[in-house]
Amino acid sequence: MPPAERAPWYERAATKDERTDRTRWRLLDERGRQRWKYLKTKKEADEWPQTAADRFHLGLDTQLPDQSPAHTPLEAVHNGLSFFSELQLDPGNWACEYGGPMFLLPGCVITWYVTGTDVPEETKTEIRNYLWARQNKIDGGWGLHIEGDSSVFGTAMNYTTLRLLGAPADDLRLIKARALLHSMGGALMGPHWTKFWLSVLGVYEWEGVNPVPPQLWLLPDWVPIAPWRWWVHMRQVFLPMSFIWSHRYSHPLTPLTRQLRNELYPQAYAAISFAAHRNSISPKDNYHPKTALLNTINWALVNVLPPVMSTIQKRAEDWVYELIQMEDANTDYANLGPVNAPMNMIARMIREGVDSEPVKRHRDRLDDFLWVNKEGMLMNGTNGVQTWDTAFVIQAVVEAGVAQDPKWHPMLLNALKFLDDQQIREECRDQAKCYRHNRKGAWAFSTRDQGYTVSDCTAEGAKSVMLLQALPGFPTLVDRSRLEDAIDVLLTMQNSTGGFASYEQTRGNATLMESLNAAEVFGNIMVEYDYPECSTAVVTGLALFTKTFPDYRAEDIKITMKRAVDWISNAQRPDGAWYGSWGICFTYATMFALESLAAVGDTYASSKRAQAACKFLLEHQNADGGWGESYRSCEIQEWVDHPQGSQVAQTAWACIALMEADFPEKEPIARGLKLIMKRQQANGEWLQEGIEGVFNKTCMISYPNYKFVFPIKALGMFARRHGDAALI
Ligand code: LAN
Repeated sequence: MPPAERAPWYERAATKDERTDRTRWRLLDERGRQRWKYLKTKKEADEWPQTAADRFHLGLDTQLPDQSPAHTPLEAVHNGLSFFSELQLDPGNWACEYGGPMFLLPGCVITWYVTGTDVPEETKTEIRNYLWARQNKIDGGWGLHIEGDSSVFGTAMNYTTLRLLGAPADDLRLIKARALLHSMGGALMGPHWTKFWLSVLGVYEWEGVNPVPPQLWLLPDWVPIAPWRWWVHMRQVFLPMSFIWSHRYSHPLTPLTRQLRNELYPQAYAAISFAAHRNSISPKDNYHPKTALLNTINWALVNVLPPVMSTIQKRAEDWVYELIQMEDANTDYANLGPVNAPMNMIARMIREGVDSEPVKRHRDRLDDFLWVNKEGMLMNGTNGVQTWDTAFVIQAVVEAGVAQDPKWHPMLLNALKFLDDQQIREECRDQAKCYRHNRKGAWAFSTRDQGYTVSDCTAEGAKSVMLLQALPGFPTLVDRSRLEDAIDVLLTMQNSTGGFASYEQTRGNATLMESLNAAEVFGNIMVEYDYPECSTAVVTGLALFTKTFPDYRAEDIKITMKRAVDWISNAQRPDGAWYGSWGICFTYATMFALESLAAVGDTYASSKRAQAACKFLLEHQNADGGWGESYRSCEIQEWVDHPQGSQVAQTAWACIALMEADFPEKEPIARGLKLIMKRQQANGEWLQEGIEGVFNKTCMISYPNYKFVFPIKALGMFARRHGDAALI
């Protein structure tokens, strides 16, 4: 074998931009566990033909037929469903690219590198392709998310990723990225997560990283800042991060990382005093500057406390490791998300060795996060959107009034089977010990394996099941006792405010805890918050349940609903809107809030709140009849028009909102729907527009199925309310 062939994958330079054969990729879906497979031989490819869904996700021609032109809303629903039903996967769920964040792949690729993982050529090729495609054309950098301005975080991390995947340093695109990075001060100016990951790789020094002490996990539970009180995503990331930090683990230098040390900084690596740069951060990355309190704590942790901390270091590491093991066991190594999964893998390698079973299990599970689209391969924000999107499809079809159409019966039945299969049936082992919330009866956002209760996913899951099972021709797969379990979980999740958060009740004080927010790039991440979206899902879920089963915990449900709706009402802003935390932005949350108000009979005719909300929406309707809101709304918390004008998904949200409020005039709604219908393609499809979702105020995330689900729902709702006369 020539030497170049024998060198490890990461030492071999890519010489040209290859592309893999798009006709060879298949999405494997095993009870919701999704992985992309590349079929190497023609024989394999012939035996496992590509489906329309594969082709759709890969950006190939779906070969789905054109429909007769739609003139009425229900015709558009029919065409939309004809297309969208073809994207359903065998186990009954829908899937999609769930990208947006630009900081996920780097964690995965650095982890592969330091764990000596053998990465298939096609994976390397397509990740490179994706990163090239997502490089900002003007300045050559990358941002926090795909539509964001270039930052040190995005640029340093993705530059490093491309190099690890074989892109040569003298590639013109990398030369440009490097110049930009240097102009921003180099990787020294990165936020905490950049410094952490680059230290793991061995191209930054640990003394330049603010402390992540595992000793915090030894704080008694009553302490107001004890980690069990943090938002689950923060504490589950902090967990392995603290273990790795405590070991100051760095991969041994290789020829490639030696080169990276030269490339990531404008100055010579040996000349850098890393300790002086713990707090250096570029203004482009500093959305949530560290507080004086946090800076003082960090100072003490570096300068005063080490002797004390070292006395409890071993105990802390052992306890943290036990928690990591519990997370792996409770999720079958799927883990909460794409940030803690690779970090857990490194922690397991540190303690048990690179060839250990846990490392192998992690390696296998990381594939669940990867997704192939027309640009290349990316890392999804979760291991999929299985339960969430499937529940929404069911509701859209039911709300559209077409669930009884025999044409959609097999699709809906399969979707129901999927939700049946995905309900979580048992509590976690050691639930209290690892600080997990109840989960028996819940639905997760993605899969049962991942297994984390989410308030609104549970509510939407239960709602969809109840809606279908109430219809003639649909079997009762999820029996009453299992629905009661779902309701029992929901009833444990209400906050003292009356609102509902995402995964758990709020466990800590927001002001105190946000003052310890060390991530710099995100806002409102340290504890759980109440959300109009989550609260609404619970209200409507409870409402449907109590209507279906009036004799189960009726009083508890009534009180819970009342308190939740009161909270939602009070969360309305003076301008009439609600701020959205998971979709962009005011259109999204206002749709949910108005649904809650409607559930208790508060609509335009009687409610000042509903009137103010409708007024807000109408003020933002564009001349073409649609709505379009930029992701900047989420950042600055004021309405910002979408630079590309009206968006199909947001237009559908606004129309649904107005209909939920029973807005008396049909004209503005009809104008919105006309826009949606005009944008529908001949085959029933809607094309991808701007990004739809958000988290932590600053990071955008794609929900590509929303452009199908919400237009279908809006069009059908309109037809039910105002008749199915031709609109276009
Ligand atoms: C999600 C995705 C789904 C989302 C909704 C169900 C839509 C929401 O209503 C409740 C919160 C939830 C479950 C949610 C929380 C935060 C997630 C998991 C994400 C936005 C997807 C990705 C994000 C996660 C935190 C990304 C990893 C990044 C870190 C900062 C750890």
